Amino acid sequence: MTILVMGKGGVGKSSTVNSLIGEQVMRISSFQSEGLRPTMVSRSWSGFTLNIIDTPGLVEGGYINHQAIGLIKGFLLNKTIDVLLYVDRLDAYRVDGLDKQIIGAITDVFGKKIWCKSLLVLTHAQLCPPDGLSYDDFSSKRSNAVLNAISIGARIGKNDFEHYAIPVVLVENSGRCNKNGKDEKILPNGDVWILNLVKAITSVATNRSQPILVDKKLIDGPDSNDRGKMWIPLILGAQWLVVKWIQGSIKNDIERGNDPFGSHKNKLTASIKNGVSNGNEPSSKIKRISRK
Ligand SMILES: Nc1nc2c(ncn2[C@@H]2O[C@H](COP(=O)(O)OP(=O)(O)OP(=O)(O)O)[C@@H](O)[C@H]2O)c(=O)[nH]1
Ligand SMILES: [Mg+2]
Repeated sequence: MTILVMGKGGVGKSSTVNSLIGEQVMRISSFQSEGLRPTMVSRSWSGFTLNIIDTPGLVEGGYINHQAIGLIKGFLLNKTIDVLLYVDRLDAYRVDGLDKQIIGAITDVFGKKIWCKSLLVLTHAQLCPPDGLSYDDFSSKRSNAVLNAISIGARIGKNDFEHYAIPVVLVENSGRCNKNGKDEKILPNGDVWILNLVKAITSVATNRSQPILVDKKLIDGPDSNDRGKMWIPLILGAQWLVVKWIQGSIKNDIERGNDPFGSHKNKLTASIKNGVSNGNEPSSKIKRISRK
């Protein structure tokens, strides 16, 4: 099974991979990370292999990182994605245009169907909600805001979006996360989040939608070729009309006894003659300048 992890820079993608694997396999940085390349970690247990692909932040410094997207595409070629973890933070209060752009960029690479194989992971989930909201109210408001951004960014209509049924999992990667009596990390509402995450991954991986095979056709965008082909008959038709129109007007001119090329030639000769008689010929200008 292959899990792809994507999201903005610094939201906790690599930390979530480490939490899932239970080891510090990925480098964590509190500051902007420099690597642009995706990293894959694999673990096998009795014939079952889990691959997790961590990617660099798709938005850095307020812009979509197209170079990173290009490298991710190349890395994923001929791989099959069973689950996409789209990661953001729970403790953020706004979604903005960039969130929608990054979701649009993911949709452009894999197609809308990637969202059938996705789950939304919201990190930094050990928080005290503002404005006297309960923890569950706050987290559902934030989850709905990000899900709404996914629906808009992926250009999926509200009614259709319900069929995508993207699960939301709250995650707290910090070592300071509270624990229950069994030494399991828990959220403020008492949920053992790692269990929720594993369950959600399993349900998405085994849902009815097909995993996403990242082949050359998907990466090159088959639609763009097809769209191009659509215009060919129209362009050929327009060319044929223009040629017919030119042939028609030449024929008319000849029938009227006019030489279409001769008339241009005559006008040109006349204007040259006029220019000379006005004293505007090039040589006279040169003479006047050199005398100054
Ligand atoms: N409190 C808290 N801190 C977190 C959590 N997840 C990540 N962090 C911290 O946030 C910072 C960034 O975490 P990373 O896991 O490196 O984030 P990233 O998305 O992989 O970042 P890039 O690879 O740079 O895009 C680090 O200082 C982490 O320790 C979380 O759930 N809770
Ligand atoms: Mg990272």
